[in-house]
Amino acid sequence: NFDYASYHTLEEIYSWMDSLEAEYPDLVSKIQIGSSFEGRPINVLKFSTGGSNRPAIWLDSGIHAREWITPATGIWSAKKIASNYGQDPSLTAILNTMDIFFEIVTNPDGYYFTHTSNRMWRKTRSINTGSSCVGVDPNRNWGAGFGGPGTSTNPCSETYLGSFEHSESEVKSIVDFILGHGNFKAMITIHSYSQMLMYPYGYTSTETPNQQELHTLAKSAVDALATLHGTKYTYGSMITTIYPASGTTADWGYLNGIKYSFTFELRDTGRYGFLLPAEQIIPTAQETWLALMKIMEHARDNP
Ligand code: 0X9
Ligand code: ZN
Repeated sequence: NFDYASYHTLEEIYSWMDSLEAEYPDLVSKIQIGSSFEGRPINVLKFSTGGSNRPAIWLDSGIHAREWITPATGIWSAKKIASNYGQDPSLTAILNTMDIFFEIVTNPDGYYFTHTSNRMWRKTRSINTGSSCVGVDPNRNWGAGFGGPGTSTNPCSETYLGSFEHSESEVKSIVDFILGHGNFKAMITIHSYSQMLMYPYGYTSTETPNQQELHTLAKSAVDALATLHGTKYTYGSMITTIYPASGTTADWGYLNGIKYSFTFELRDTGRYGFLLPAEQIIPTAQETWLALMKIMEHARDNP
């Protein structure tokens, strides 16, 4: 009865998580890794067929509140993971050796705010001491070139980095979870919009040691994505493809030993931008899935 072709409120998404867990009790479990600034649970869906502390894949969406297509794609993808296990041989092979963790609404306070007050809100909703401006950019708050190019120290800016690394509980909860787990092989963070697939770094133009491998993998992922509806993605390092940005999720993952670390910017290229019509949810999710599978397969086959 859940409508995958519509945008949903936080409350609807959180209750959908419980239904998914109930429908697939042997595969799906909901883990609360922390609480947001305003006290909402920070939930992660874990997909696991057993074992202990298996090599793992991290996915997150909705870290920027207004990028509604990303949690919508996350919801569709989570259902796809659950329903394809035992059906699709490649996904089954991934889940027979690895666990998948998906944080669908990474910025719940911001997401709530986009439904109640300001559709174009991007940041967290934390209070900044000494300023009347609210929120930190959670994609500038990570300990990866923190404070470098592409960040602002002005609390009123959309790219405000925060008062220190991991000041945002929405970021710190992930940092603690991933470091505590210690066996993540891939980290994929999903944004919109621009139709891009990027690998590190964003904070420096230095190339990563496995840049050639990441470049080839990115090409195979965007080629697969385009086969479905012809959607064209550009790809490359973050700094060369989009712009310099410091303190980002993907750079943090890479600097913490996660070799396959990617940032997606989903549809579109600006016609609708953050206000992507709901009729594009399923086509976007379906094409993105093909790219996600390429990355997850590569992580599985190159441990
Ligand atoms: O600026 C951002 O945080 C991302 N774009 S968005 O429109 N979704 O806000 C781009 C981040 C890309 N990553 C790096 N350049 N490191
Ligand atoms: Zn974003």
